[in-house]
Amino acid sequence: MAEYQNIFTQVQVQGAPEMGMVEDADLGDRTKSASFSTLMGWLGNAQLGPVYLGPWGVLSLMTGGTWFVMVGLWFWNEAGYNPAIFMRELFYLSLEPPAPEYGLGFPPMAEGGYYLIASFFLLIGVLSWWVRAYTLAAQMKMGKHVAWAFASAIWLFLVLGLIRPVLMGSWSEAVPYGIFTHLDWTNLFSLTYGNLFYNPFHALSIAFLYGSTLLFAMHGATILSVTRLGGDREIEQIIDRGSASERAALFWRWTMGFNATMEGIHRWAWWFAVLCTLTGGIGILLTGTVVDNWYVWAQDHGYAPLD
Ligand code: 07D
Ligand code: 07D
Repeated sequence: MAEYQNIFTQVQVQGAPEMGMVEDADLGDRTKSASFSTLMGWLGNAQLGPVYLGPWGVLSLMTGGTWFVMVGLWFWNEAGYNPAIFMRELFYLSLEPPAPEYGLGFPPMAEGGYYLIASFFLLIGVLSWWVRAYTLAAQMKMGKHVAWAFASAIWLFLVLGLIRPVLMGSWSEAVPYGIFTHLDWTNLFSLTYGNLFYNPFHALSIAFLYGSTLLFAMHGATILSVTRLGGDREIEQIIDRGSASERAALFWRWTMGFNATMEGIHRWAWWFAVLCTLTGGIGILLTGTVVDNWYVWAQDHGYAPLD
């Protein structure tokens, strides 16, 4: 029988690096070397690299980097080019969207024009990272599950910063770029629209967020508890169910009368994560466009008490 290995006992294979498939892949877009790290080997795979960058990756890093540097330079300017103030105020510094009077127009640089240009770079950065995820999966003839899950997060991101501001007719609706200022924005958004807790899509989003952590904990714990029996070789267990699978399933059937399957649990995880931002985006999109006050809405729909 194969020796049982876990994070503490595993033998880290550090030989000739595995460089990945060559069929149908553009080798010019891949870095040429790989290295090994014992520390990383404890956390995951000991081999680091090669990395596939490709045109979409380069575009994404350049545009995302431009957004980041633009925000940083703005902060630097706000701090009066004083490193001590920059560090002290870092979490309070902010690049703000234009004021409401500019609507969807292009304001002067210091009054939101710079914010709009930075936002454009962020948009390209996020979208091209999505294309990268999609094309990498295609190259390996994998399903596109990662890309579609990421698309759900991007949906919420687009609703917050692009779609809803356009529908509301003003860039001032967009989210500021700052650590605490984006939290202030979130708080103000809820207050402005009569308490987001009464938005049923916010409630759904929370249920899927909490549900995701619960499912992740249950799944992680279940697999760890049967690694001794080879349960961590999940794919093997999907196609040829063994003792690990049987015990894991039985544990949950004894616990709550129902068990997921070795394959199905990953569909549960995928859907819970995806539905968090999918329902969230719907909730934000409706706010201010269709519903002005969620508390009043909830009263009208028998969801909150009439006072
Ligand atoms: C752990 C993967 C790694 C990613 C990390 C984030 C940046 C931003 C930019 C200084 C889980 C990297 C952060 C590159 C640097 C500047 C200008 C992902 C992991 C570590 N938020 N939010 C955070 C973003 C919104 C809210 C933290 C982004 C909405 C609350 C971080 C977006 C609303 C709290 C952050 C975004 C909202 C946070 C940790 C975009 C409603 C916290 C994030 C693009 C959804 C928490 C001080 C994390 C915190 C936090 C980033 C949008 C609410 C700075 C990039 C507008 C209530 N948010 N956020 O770990 O500590 O994510 O804030 O939409 O309590 Mg936020
Ligand atoms: C933001 C998706 C976009 C991110 C992308 C990533 C980079 C960085 C760099 C890797 C997070 C781009 C990344 C650019 C790359 C590196 C280094 C996902 C994002 C594409 N709420 N609330 C939610 C709770 C209240 C409010 C969701 C709880 C109050 C607003 C979630 C509570 C008020 C919004 C949630 C609570 C309020 C939300 C977010 C409790 C404030 C949203 C899900 C217990 C006082 C967002 C419908 C998520 C939403 C949202 C939870 C309270 C406001 C489930 C638990 C009442 C305005 N809230 N909330 O995945 O969708 O976000 O609402 O009190 O917009 Mg809330």
